[in-house]
Amino acid sequence: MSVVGFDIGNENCAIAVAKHGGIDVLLNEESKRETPSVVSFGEKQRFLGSSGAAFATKYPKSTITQIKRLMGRYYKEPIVQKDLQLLPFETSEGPHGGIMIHIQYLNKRFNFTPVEILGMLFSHLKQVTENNLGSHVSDCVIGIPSYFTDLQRREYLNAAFIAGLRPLRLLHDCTAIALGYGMYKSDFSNNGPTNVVFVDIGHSDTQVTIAAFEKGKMTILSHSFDQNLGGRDFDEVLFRHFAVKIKEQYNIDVYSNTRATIRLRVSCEKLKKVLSANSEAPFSIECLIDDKDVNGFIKREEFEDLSMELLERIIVSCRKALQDSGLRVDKIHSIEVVGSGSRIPAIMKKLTSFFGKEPMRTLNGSECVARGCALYCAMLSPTFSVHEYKVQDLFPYSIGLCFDDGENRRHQQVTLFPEGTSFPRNITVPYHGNTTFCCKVFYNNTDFPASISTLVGHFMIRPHDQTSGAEYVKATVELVLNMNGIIEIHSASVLEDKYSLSNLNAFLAWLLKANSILQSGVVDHKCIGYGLSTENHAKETKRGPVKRQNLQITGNYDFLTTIDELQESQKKVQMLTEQDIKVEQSKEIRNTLESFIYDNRSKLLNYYRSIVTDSEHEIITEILQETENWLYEEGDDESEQVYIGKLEGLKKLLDPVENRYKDEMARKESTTKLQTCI
Ligand code: ATP
Ligand code: K
Ligand code: MG
Repeated sequence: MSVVGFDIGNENCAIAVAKHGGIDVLLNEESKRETPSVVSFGEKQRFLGSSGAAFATKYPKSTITQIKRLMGRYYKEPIVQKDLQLLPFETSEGPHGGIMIHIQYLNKRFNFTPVEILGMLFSHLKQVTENNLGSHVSDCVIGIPSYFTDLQRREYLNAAFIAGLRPLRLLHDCTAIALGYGMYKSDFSNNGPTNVVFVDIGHSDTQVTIAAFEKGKMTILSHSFDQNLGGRDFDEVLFRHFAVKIKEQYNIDVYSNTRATIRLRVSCEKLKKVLSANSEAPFSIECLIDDKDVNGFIKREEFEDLSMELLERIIVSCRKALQDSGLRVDKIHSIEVVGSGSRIPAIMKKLTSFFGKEPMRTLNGSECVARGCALYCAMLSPTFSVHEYKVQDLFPYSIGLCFDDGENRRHQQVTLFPEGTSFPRNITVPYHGNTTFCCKVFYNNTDFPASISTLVGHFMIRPHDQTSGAEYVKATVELVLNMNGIIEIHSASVLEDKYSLSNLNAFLAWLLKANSILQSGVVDHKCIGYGLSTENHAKETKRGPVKRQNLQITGNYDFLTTIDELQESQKKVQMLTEQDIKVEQSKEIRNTLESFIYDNRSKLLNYYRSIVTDSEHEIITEILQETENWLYEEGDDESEQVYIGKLEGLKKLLDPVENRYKDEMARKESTTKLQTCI
């Protein structure tokens, strides 16, 4: 069984595996520890990860980057529109209002959903892992941002399914980071928990998490985040600055040319990195537009001034994390900074002044998410023994529910789980109303990002047999916030006892009570989840057994992908993989043919000299030359079969020569032996 952790970043991915003796980060085919999140469509094959990265500037229209940001999003969301404007590939609104990516490939127009593209990236990472381990990989733990919605979480699982992976759990990035930190540290004090702040600044997001560590145990106290703040926003600050400068100085409008904007953006990212190590940095781009070269220069202070607002926003997330954790800043033991976006020195300065302490970089900032995920996978794996360690995570959104029985009796909205609830967790909710009803679940915290859909899903609940049963029922619905942070309706059942019809007020009173207990956070979740059932149970036993009848639930999540659609996507991705393999194989056999020609030409000049006649020599040389010419001209791009045919033809011609040569060698050897004997 594989024990693998994946970190899928907006820019870079990392893979870690648990081995007996520790966690290893795997190297990709270019021997790099990080793999760019890129899927590029070449002329006849795709280039994934490292091999695709080079194409981002060369074939921007057919190179998909930043796919993480497009997962589970709606085309019309303003943030999505803003992102898409910066991404050079073609998109449109897809079914269910999602995003559809269009690629011209193999003389066809392909439409891909973000899930399919991520599925391709997952397949690639799976392949890299399998090449490393030399065995089949399927079980894994995948890191996700804590701000992911139900839909985004389900889409990640769908993408993993397309790749043939079986995620044992989606784990919040910072929870993974904290796990990797806490598991190996044994010097936590015995006088209360050690509180550590983790700040992860990536390419497009910032996450701040506070965790409390005790011996053998870690509890997440808060997750906060800025979904739209990462390294790329700092690039953008430089980009806008230089776009203006270039306009002033050279009268060039970079915005008028896609390629020019891409090139300037790439230069700005480089410039930003140079400024992390140097107090000033020059840049120059040759032939930006119309053969005009441009030069520029910026000092670190100037960059810091331009980034003031971004730096302040990092602190906003830190402040929220602190507030939600209920801790005062002096209760913070240390601050750990990770994610390559954090390598801007001004960020460390800003964090130091906010927390009143110098932040640390104890962890490997680009590998810690993958490492933590692999560690968690090992904890879940039955084949691995990891020392007992308790992880308690929390969910950053508040989740609400309302029932609707279609009779203008839209029931009151209630909060199922308040913001910051620990999970996994289940809850049983009573319902009174028509036999057929809809249960709608949504996020209802006030600060939920305005542009993102708050809907989790609506579920139709009805009797299996519509004809039987009362018109008006008392039912209970059991919901679960599962370990992936996804809401599921586990069961709905109706009591077949008319005496058990109690009033709606009792239910609301109970929910209010349950909520206040949840908010105070003192009661074990099982008590809450089963609280109502236990109460009911007491009542029920007084009156003797009550039969429960299960109701039928038809799930309709926001933007549901059916299993058929998913299998269709899987086939589509597999077809593309087979195409890549076919192209790779024909490249390989083409190389074999090429070296066969070279080898035999040189053999002909040396070893075979004495055993071929002049006319044989002439004929073979000519055929080799002809094949070589063909290979570099019309035969440059042929199928595997054609190359195999050519190779076999040459072998038929040269095998007898080779055999003659071997015979000759054997004969010579035996004569020498004979001579030495005499
Ligand atoms: P996310 O976590 O947002 O999904 P990611 O995990 O792929 O993205 P990282 O690899 O952590 O992102 O960080 C990538 C960002 O770090 C890029 O914006 C890159 O420009 C930036 N970066 C890398 N090196 C440096 C450096 N030396 N100085 C400043 N920024 C850097
Ligand atoms: K990463
Ligand atoms: Mg990251």
